[in-house]
Amino acid sequence: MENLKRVVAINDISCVGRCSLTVALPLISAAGIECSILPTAILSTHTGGFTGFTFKNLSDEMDRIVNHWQSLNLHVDTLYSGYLGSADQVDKVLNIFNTFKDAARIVDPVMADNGKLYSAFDSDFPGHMARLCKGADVILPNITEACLMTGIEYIDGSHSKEYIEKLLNACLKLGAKNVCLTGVSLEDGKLGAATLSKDGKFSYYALDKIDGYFHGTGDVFGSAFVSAYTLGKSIEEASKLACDITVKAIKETINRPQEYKYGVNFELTLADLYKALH
Ligand code: PXL
Repeated sequence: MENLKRVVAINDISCVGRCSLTVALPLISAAGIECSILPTAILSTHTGGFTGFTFKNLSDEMDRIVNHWQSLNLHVDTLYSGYLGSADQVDKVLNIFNTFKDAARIVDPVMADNGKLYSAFDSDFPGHMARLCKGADVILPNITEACLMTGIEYIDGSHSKEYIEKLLNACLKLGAKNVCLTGVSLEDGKLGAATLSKDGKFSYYALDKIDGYFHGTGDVFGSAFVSAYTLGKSIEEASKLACDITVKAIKETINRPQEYKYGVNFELTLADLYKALH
């Protein structure tokens, strides 16, 4: 029996509110991939929609954990980075990229949505995330994150193909090999993702837009994408599968807006993810 693939998810533990590691662990595991973790911070809840949350940065512990791993001769197929606790962690993740040289590097530059930075980050942070994207095989920004890293103006609502292709090209200029941009709406009432791969190929995929702001969907998308990519799917196929899983999770959640900040019911999509990949 062959070993399972191993992903290392570098992300925070938001104890309540289904995002980051509480999404990556179950989804990547359900895809039949071992999900190891490197926690960047621990919070009582995520920072979007709750007040009074606790936050503990884990920068020091990350060094200790990686030092120990270096003594293990660990095989890693994919390094998947998400929400970082502070800007200094960008250099830590770059070091990890160098340590596990054979691993694919997927960077979700988690820091903003709807035109705004998340509350924990200051205006220098996008420059740091752009440095991290430089070394990546694939980056997974939403439109806001792509704009913040490239200096292109943020446009809400639906987008022209010209605008999306300008953003995709600018993302590749950061130094990443491939980009999958989320939150793309080329047509009123449709929402999905667009990709640009290193061979210059664009792809688009969209489904009917569901109204509402659903927290944690970027992490559902990223975890499904990472799973598919790690199992050998192309950027285009991984993007399509990640859209399908994310929309299914949203459909399992609608009609209870007061609950949206607790994340989407991705638990009801785990069997679909496994079936799509095996
Ligand atoms: O889902 C992105 C995310 C991850 N981690 C934390 C967050 C957010 C978005 O708000 O606050 C702590």
